[in-house]
Amino acid sequence: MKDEKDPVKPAAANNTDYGASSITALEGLEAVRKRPGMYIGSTDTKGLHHLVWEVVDNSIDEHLAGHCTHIEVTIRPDNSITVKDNGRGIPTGMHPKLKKSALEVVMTVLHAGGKFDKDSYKVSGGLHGVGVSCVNALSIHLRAEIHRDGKVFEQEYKQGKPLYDVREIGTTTDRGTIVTFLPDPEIFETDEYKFDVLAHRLRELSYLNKGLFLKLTDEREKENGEFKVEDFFSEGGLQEFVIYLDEAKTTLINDPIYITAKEEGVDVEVAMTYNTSYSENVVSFVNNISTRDGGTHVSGFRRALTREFKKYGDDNGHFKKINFTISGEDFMEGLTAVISVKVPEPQFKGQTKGELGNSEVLGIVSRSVGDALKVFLEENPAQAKRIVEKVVLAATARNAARKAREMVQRKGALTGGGLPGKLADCASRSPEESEVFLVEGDSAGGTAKQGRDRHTQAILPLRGKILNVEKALEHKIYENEEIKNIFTALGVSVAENDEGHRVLNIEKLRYHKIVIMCDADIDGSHITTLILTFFFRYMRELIEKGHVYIAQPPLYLVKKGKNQRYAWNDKERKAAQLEFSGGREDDDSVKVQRYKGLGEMNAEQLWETTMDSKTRILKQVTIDDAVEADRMFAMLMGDDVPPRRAFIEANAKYARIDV
Ligand code: 0RA
Repeated sequence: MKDEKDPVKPAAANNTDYGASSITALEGLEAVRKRPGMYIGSTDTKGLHHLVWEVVDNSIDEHLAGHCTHIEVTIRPDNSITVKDNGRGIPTGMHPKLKKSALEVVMTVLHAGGKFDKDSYKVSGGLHGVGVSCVNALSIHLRAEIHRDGKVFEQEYKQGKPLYDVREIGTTTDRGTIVTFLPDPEIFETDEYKFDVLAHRLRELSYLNKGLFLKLTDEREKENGEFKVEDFFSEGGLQEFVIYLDEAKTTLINDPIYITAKEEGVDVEVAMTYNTSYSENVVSFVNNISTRDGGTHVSGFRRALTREFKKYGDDNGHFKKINFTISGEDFMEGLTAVISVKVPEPQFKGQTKGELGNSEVLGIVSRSVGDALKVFLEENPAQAKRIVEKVVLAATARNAARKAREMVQRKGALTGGGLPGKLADCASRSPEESEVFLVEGDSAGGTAKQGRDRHTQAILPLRGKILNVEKALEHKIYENEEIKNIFTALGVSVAENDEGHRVLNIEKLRYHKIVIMCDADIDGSHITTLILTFFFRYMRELIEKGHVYIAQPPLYLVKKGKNQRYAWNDKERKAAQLEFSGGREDDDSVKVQRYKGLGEMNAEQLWETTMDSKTRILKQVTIDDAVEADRMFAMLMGDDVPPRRAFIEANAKYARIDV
């Protein structure tokens, strides 16, 4: 039981250095409830999870300020969330101007996190930086418990409004902040927290903040009498992050190269390695926030990498035999790197604010990475040789790929529009309303052709297993029939920019929906994965722009007499069986047909279950998380390595390609 005690008295002692008086700025929380999207991005599952990050960011700030070592996140049985840290605790003294406790100000005034005082925090967490008051405004209930100065304080709120003044409820030897909030169902479209989503970001945070203990507990259900708990802790920081990213790849160098530097108040931390794959995986962060679109820190890194390796290769005669230019891109093949900078006043650019703009950071990163690479190349000649030889291979392959590509694209152009013979095109010439189904096998392709809506739906049958692009050299890809057909049918082409970077031209994209339609069995899902791997590595933009979908054919047809119903999973099948039999399990007149392949359906059935836009289920493919997507494709499709099996078992339900 909570005992009612006196409200907290103004605590004069807190008003020095970093107490209540350093908290400034005012704005109403009403605005947040009126336009939640403006503050947390959206009110779907993403926005719901964003609430957790707003609170955790504050705890991370405490860690960055050197005052917090442990952060625990708990999902409660009712999908409320508790974030507990052992930081200094939010001050509870009276705010001199506002005549309210500092805790109440932090919790009820927009932007009053204390982060806005430059000398208080060197770096601040939240991208939106909207603070914990937004979380409060969007919660049906929130409780803050503060352990500070030997005392325990609490305050509760409903939709951001305090239910009572801050009160003292006991004594403690601990220090820290415990925030528990229940998102408001009036605001959010969903209330279910996903363990994996939370786990993934906490893991990332542990790599980005070495030495910080993070813990995630799920109290919603017990397994073998215990709650699901996962601990995240990294001693090696980014070095371990790079090893995690490349778990399924074969490394080219002994240990990741690790670089730290500090200049003009900017902290630079970089870890990088090379593997034998053909893809590049560079992940970047600013103040712990992922910068999907890179920015000046990534440019600085690339510049240094190209400059130092090029110089090394030239000086040591590695590029003598090559009769074409080596481009920046060639130094990135097989590269995995994590770049993390801490910038006092970050400027984020771009539509999604996923790009760092601060120009001073470019030089700082370029210098520090350049200096460190010089030392590495000098001290590790054998490894340096392996990397530069790989660069030469990459340049050679790129040259061959360009020739193959130009050949394919020229041929396509010569045959007058050059659509593949196998494509049954739709009549419409408007990409917005047009769809193309990539269908496994000629026979299912035939059925789909009969069943489709000819006006808007095109069918491209693919023969058997398409090439595994994860293991193939780039020029092989452009020579592969099925892949060539996909390129020409879609009207998408590839060119190279000045830096040798592959750029996709999707201006002439012929269909705005590209639907992968495969059998609902193991082989079918393997083929789906192969096609997705291709899109992920070579046409990622189409996924990012939301053009790629996966069709969902039903698994069962349940029949009794004239009644019939399709079922997409076992739950639906059982429900239909029970309904048709009136609850009698042994009713023999109820028949269940298991569809093993698309070919078992006739054209009409395929249309009504899987293709008709009024009744079908399409899953849109999104890359919520590029880090996990890269790992997943490498695991599923790359070299045969032990973690693969475990990974497939752990991610059997479509891994993190959240669809
Ligand atoms: C304002 C000022 C101080 C700390 C905090 C806020 C703070 C906020 C949160 C949110 C979650 N955990 C937190 N921990 C601390 C500075 C306190 C001082 O000077 O003692």
